[in-house]
Amino acid sequence: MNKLIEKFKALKKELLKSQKILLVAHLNPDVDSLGSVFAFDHYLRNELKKKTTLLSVDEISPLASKLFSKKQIENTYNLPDYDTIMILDREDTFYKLKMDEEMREKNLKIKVINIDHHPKPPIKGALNLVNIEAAATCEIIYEFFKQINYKIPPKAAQYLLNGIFTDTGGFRHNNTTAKNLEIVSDLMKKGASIRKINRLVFENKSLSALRLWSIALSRAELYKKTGMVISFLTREDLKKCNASKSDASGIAEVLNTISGSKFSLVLYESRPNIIKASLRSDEHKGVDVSEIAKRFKGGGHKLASGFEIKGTLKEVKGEWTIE
Ligand SMILES: [Mn+2]
Repeated sequence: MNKLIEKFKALKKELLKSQKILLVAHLNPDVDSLGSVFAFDHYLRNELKKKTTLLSVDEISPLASKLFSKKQIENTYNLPDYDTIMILDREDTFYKLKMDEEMREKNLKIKVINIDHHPKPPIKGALNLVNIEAAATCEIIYEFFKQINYKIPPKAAQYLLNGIFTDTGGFRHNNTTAKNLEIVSDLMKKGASIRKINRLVFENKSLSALRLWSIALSRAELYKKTGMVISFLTREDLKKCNASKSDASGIAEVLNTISGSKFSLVLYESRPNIIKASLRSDEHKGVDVSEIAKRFKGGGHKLASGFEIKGTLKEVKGEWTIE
């Protein structure tokens, strides 16, 4: 944290020098990434009077579109227009969008700022503000605002709270700490509310999502030896239930609550010939699911990870196989 405080000073200095800033949410952005982008945009435009562009190359989820104004988000960009890029909540976005290559090819002198809480290597040549102890990138941004004595307005407070709320699973995950609850308490004093985000996250299940869950639950198997709970969903299942891919996520979390389970694994066909895997565990179970994900070139956190493999799911005589 002390190291980060030093970096906060450098960050403020860089931002004061910047004129046009590109704020980048990660691919398939979650609420923490978008909350970070919107909170920072609020600060940069209103407080520092900078020009900003909010970027998400992917369409935002139905949940996110109820929390953030879609109108403000661009899905394309022209890198030479900017003197600063901020990568918020996942360093790999910078590489996935090939910004490093473009900067090299066009010889662009752009300041890159990376703010993240994922355990990933820093971006080369960037100002990296990474704190893997933070539950959310929004938590790091809150610390920055506090450090520079920025009076967080209610709207920005709400953006930050949304990010912390969703990344802690509504304060149910083990990354919920006294510190992030104190932050949330302060954000509420500044005008943010839990009511809307709570309702949207937990009381907003569609019938199609629950139908999909019922299929996944009926196929779930608990392997006593390893403590793994596994289930499967095909594209056909999603179609039959009229469910979306985001309805499929969240099932791993439910399966992980089964008594006797050590971790859960849900495999679902996200695209033709691509199977997505979601892994979940809990602190007291002593399993690091990111280790499993890494074996399949995936990644994530100790308690929530994922990976992708090629193939299709087939049921043969009651047994599920990957072809
Ligand atoms: Mn996050």
